[in-house]
Order: sequence, then structure tokens, then C-alpha cells
Amino acid sequence: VVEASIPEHLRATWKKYSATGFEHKEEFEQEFVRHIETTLARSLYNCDDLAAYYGTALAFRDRLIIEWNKTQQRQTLLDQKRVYYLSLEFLMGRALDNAMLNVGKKDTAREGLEDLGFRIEDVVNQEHDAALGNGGLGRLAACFLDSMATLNYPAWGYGLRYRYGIFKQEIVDGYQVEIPDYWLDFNPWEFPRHDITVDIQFYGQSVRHEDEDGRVTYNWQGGEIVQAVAYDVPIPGYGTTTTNNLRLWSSKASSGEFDFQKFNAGEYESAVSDQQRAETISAVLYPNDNLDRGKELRLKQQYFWCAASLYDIVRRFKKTNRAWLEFPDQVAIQLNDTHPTLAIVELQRILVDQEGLEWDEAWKIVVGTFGYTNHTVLPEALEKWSVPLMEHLLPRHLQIIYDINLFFLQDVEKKFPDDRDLLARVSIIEESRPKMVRMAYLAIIGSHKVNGVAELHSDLIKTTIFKDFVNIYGPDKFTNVTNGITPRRWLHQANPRLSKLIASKLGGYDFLTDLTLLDGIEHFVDDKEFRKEWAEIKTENKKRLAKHIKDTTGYTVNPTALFDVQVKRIHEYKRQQLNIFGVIHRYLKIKSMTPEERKKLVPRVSIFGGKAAPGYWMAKTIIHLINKVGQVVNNDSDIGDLLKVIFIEDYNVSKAEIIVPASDISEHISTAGTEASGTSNMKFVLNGGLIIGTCDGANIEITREITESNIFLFGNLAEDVENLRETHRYKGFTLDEDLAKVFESIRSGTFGDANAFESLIASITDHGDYYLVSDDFKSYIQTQELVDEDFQKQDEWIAKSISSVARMGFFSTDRVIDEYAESIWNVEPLVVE
Ligand code: F58
Repeated sequence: VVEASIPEHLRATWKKYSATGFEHKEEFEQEFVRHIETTLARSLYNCDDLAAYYGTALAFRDRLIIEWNKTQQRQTLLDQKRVYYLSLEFLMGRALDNAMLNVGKKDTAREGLEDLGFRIEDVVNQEHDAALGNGGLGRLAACFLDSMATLNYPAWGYGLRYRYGIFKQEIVDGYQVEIPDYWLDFNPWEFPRHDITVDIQFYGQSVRHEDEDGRVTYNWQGGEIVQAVAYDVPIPGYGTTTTNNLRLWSSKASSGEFDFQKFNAGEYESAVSDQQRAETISAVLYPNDNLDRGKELRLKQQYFWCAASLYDIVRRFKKTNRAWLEFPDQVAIQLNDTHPTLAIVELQRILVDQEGLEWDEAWKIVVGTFGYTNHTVLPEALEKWSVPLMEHLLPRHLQIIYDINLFFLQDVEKKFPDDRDLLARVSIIEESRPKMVRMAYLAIIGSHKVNGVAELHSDLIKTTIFKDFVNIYGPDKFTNVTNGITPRRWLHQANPRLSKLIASKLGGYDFLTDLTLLDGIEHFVDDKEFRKEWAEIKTENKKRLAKHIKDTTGYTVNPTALFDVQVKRIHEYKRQQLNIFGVIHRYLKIKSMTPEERKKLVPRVSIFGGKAAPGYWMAKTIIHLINKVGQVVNNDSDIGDLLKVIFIEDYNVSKAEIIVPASDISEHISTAGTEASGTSNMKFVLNGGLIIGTCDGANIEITREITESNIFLFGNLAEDVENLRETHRYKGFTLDEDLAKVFESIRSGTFGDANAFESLIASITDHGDYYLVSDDFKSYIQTQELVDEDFQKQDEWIAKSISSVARMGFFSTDRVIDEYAESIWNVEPLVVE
């Protein structure tokens, strides 16, 4: 890292020319044209929407980086405690619209672009999503960055700069096909820092050394070196100049690595392939959600990123010349799930092996520094790494893990003598073949706080997967921080009309930074004019989505129909199969109705979207079924507008911004106890959509806030799930009559090749129905009938919609971040003048 500053007496000249961002329309236009003509080397004869997007993005990027610089200088000067959010995923979506709104210059840009012949909407739509995440976990990290900057916390995100984000999904003949998402052609939002590099070691061996006094030290030697290069992404807060940093690491062969011996020996190709191997580390985001696969490259990614980030954090701390004991007073590191757990081991290694601290002293610092957030109770998602793999790749780290485990188990034994079972249960090392390192246990032991992401979830981790640890540490180590969403992106940006209407009633946009102010709109629930405008906005948003559906699928949907939406990753526990079985049930029912009966029906558009992990066969089968049902239903002239089934291809953040504001009802129907929180449920309600859902995750707290009369709850409770599963296993069950008819129609080939869907049906009828689809089917159907009834009473429906939005104040990530800051990080916002 190069550190050189301009001598004091020359700084005046420098400061005279210090960059400033544009303020007015004319200055924006000037910046825009300059970037088009110089940075892009294009001209007014050669400037399409894409070029206009780059020009606009670069003009805003310059503004951001100026504030970024000031923010970083301020943070260094004031030297307060900082937060580091370690996440393997940041699902950012598009940056331009967000940047324009956060710095308050969207109108300036709109006018400027108009002067030059562009429509701002077209320009914004050119941007490729930054899709460095799978789903909820990655999007949560992105919302956190927005809130941390908005609230002026000195906070950095650390992640990987994947060359390929989550794959693009295409639907071919009803099947999902995955296309690589190469998104880095030209990314105006990142600043490569070729001067900020860290050498990361892999493989080799741990060498023991004993000095004359008998002091034993270990040294990690040999192996190979890969270089981490920093790329910085500025994160602007809303309504503040604070611009925080997201640092993403990219891998390349270390400068020493290029093997000149090989090169000289004429093995040029093999030297190049070594180089490429180094670059693979940050090449691709693993596309699994809630499934752990244990691939070596994934472990390499994890260590690469943890080691680079910690080196950076420690370097920054050392510049302050403080004593090591003060480290936890200056640094809080939050682990977004177990993926960065190696950071715990790495910090212990740095302190003991490199800085020469005593083990206990170092360990106290480590535990004081880290917090761990759990996002799942699904056993198949809990990370474990095989001991032989760990030993091969990170020999010294494995030793340290064994030592951490030894000291931990000794403590446990002191507290609970003679409980051998307990020791085996809580050991970081699972005594299987091969032995496995249980990352969640390591994360718990190495952190001072562990949190779940919604009340039910936090209770569940305490009573199930981490029960023993609650006994060992006491309940205070475990806490809940219910998730949220940023209202800037998920209301103001995605639904500008609704945001404007709310602002007109509340006398301004303060609710965007204090979402509890939304309760002020409850006064207008009975205001006829307000209701009318509210309903009109929903219709406009539905028309926008209808247009998107027409453009992308060719199907015409009626914007006055009830839009029923389920968009999220496709997973059996999220139960898109329950939804599509319900759709088939509806279809069969309509088919059997007289024209008179049909007249009373509420037309419905069932909208699905979401990706399946490429290797998750059952999830892909569900996508296939949805698409086949769509083909049949949508082309059945007998059905017309009464039912349409749409699968929106390649669901991502920017599509969510169109879909969420357009829903009348959305589905959050996971088997109770399986969805840790869910966050799209919050987005839909905040945009005036009602929800149908199970008593799971954050649905429960949403219900508490908006009251039971504003939500359609159904299905079994989490506390009964275990028993129901047992019953299935040992007693079998009788299939609900209506569900049996649905299966019959599939099996008779109504939706094409019946064989294709046999495994899906059999998972319910023959293999225990683990996700309790059959148990919840009846109450799901009945509740959907209630939805139909209520939708017909439009006036009441709108009233429900308004009072729900009014009561969503709790679900802002601003509240969430303040809770983390207070109860886990112990950090204060930085005062900005
Ligand atoms: C999600 N987890 C939870 N994991 O499923 C959801 O309930 C919660 O609202 C959200 O986190 C935020 O807390 C999730 O998205 C992943 O995608 C992981 C990706 C890496 C492999 C393991 C799953």
C-alpha cells in the first residue's frame, strides 16, 4: 500500500483545484458531455441511451467520490469505532437511480437529460443489475449499506468482486436454462485500487518452533500466494453527504507468482494457466440458496476474502498506534451468516502468530470484536467443511480451530462435568467420516453476540439448533434483530407516485428517514379523494407491470384483475408448489362452472418469478410445472381473463422494483418454522399490497403491527410441524380431496408430459410430504376464497391497504441498524455538519 502525502506548503495549490461535484443543471450537462466526449470517446453523432447512461453515471460517480473522500478523511480524523460488515453477497441491483435520489439530484438530471434529448427512464433502464447475491441474505446486506450510510455510521462492507453474478435465467420450453452473467464489461461504479493489494497464502505447512525459553510458536510456510486487489464502490446515504465504502476483492496471480522459470523453460501456456487459476477464485458467485455443497473453491473464496479484509482492517487499526486491547473498542465485525467465520480464526492467527500476543489475551480481543447473524435453521444449509480439506488448504487455521475447540470444551467440562454427550454435541469437530468443522459452532464460540433475523426464528435457534449453547453461555449471548428493508429503494425509488402522495399528506419526505411517521396517513383512511388517488396509483403500477409482461411473455393481462404475486427463490420450503396446485384447483373449478357462476368470479393473474439453484432438480420441476400450467390456462379460450398464469423470467432486483408496487396480494407461504424472516413480505406491504401467508418468519411481526384484520393468515403453526411430520412418517395420511383432483389432472396429462411431474407429486403422496403441502392445502384454498371476497369490496380493500402501510414503520433497516449499533456493535453515528 502506497502512502504519500503532498508536503504541507504545497497543499494550497492543490486545494485550489480540488474537485467539486455539479450542482445545477448546466453543470450536470457539462459533466455529461465531457464524459461522453472524453471518457467514452464518443460524440453527439454517436450517443445512444446506453452512452447516455454511462455519461450520467460517470457524472454522478464523480460527485459520489468527492463526498466519499471527505467521508473517509472525516472518519480517519475522528477515529471513532467502525463497523465492518462481512458478507459474501451484496445484491445491490442498479446504482444510478438510487444515487440520483440519495444525493437529491434526480430532477436536475432529468431536466439536463431532457435538454440533451434523453428520457431519464430510458437512461436508467440501460443499467445492468449488480447481482452479487442469491436472494434475501444478499439483498439484506445491500439494504444495510444504504441505512448505515444514511444514518452516518462509519461503516464498511467487505465482499468479493465476482466476475459472474447470479446467472441469468431463461425459460426454454418451460425449463429453466442458466446463462452466465458477465457484468463487468464497464462498471462505472467501481474504483480499482491497484495500489491496495494483499498477498493471500494457501496450502503449505505449519512449522513448529520452540525458543530457548520453551516458548512455542508456529509459522505458516510454503504453499502458494494469490493476490487480492481492492475495488471500491461508493455507497451514498440519503439526505446526507456521508458516502461509505463497499470494498470488493478481486483475485489475481501475485506478481511473484508468475513463474519465470516455467516461462524461460518454454512452458508459457502452463505459466498462463497458473495465472488463470488464481483469477478463478473471485470468478463466480455460487448459485445455491440454503444448500451447502462443500466445494474447495468456495472455501478458497471464503478464506481469500476474510484474509484480505482482516489485513485491511488490522492495517487501519495499527495506523492509530493503539494498544491491541483497544481493538474491540475501535472495530466491530459482523458476520453475515457463517460464510466469513474463518475471519475469527484469521484474527486469532494474526494476533498470536504475527503480533506475538498470548492466546487468552488474543482470544478475548477476537470474541469482543465479532458478532454472528444466523439466517437459517434448515439443516442442509448449515455449513460444514471437511477436516482433511481444511488441513490441506489452511493447515495453520485447522490447528487454531482445534485449539479453540479444546479450550472451549475444557470450559464446558468444568461447567457440566460428566456430560460426555454434551461435549460431543457442541464440539466444533463433528466425529463423522471424514470429520467435519461445524462453522456455526465456531461462529458462536468466537462471537460475543449471536442473532436471528425475526422473533420466531431467534426463538427457534435458541430452542433447537443452538440449544446447548444457550445452556452453556446463558441466554444473553443470543438475541433477535428483526430484519427490515430500506424505504429509499423500496418505496421512494420503486414507487415514486405513492411516495409523493404520502409526502403530500405528511407535509414532506421526512418519513423516508423516520418510517414510523407513516402512521400519519392513517388519519386519511376515510378521505375519499385520498383513497381514490391511492387506488389509481396501484392501477398505474399494475399497468406498468402488465406492459412488462406483454413485452417479455407476449401474454396480455387485464390490469383490473387481482394480481397475485409470488416472487422469490424457488425452494420446496417456500412452497411455490402449494401455490401452483392452488392455481390448478382454481382452473378446474372454473372449468366446471356455469356461465352464470363464472360472472361472479374475480379475475386473477397469478404471477411467479424466481430462480432455482442449477442443481436443485425439484425446484426446477416446480418451475416447469408453473410454465406448463401457464401455457394451458393462458391459451384456453374458455377461461379468458378469469385466470392467467405468468412466469416472469430472470427475477432480480430491478424487476422486483416493477413487480412489488403492482401487487394486490403476495404470497409468503413457507412451511411454518422454515423461513427465517423473509423481507419481500415487508416490501409488498409497504407498497400497499396485502399478503397471504403462514405464521412464519417476519409474517408474525407484520401481523402484530398491521393487525390480523389486514392480513390473510392460514396453515399449521411451527410448534405443530414436528408432530405432523412424525404422523406422516408412521401413519401416512389421507389426501385432501381437492388436492387429489389436482394430482389426477396433472397425472392425466392436462399439463403435458405427466411423467415430468411425478416426482413432485410423489414427494407429497409417497415420501412423507416433508413441507406439509397436503396439511395446509385446505386452509390455503379457503383463505384464497376469502381474498376473492374481500377484493370485491374495493373500498374496504383500499382501507386495509392504507392502514397497513401506515403501520409498517418498524420494518425500516434504519431501525434495524440502530439496534445492531446499540446492542451488538456499540458504535455511534458520526456527526456530520
Ligand atoms: C435468507 N437466507 C433467509 N440465504 O432465507 C430469509 O428468510 C431471510 O429473510 C434472509 O436470509 C435475510 O435474513 C438466504 O438468502 C442464502 O441465500 C444463502 C446463500 C449462500 C448459501 C447458503 C444460503
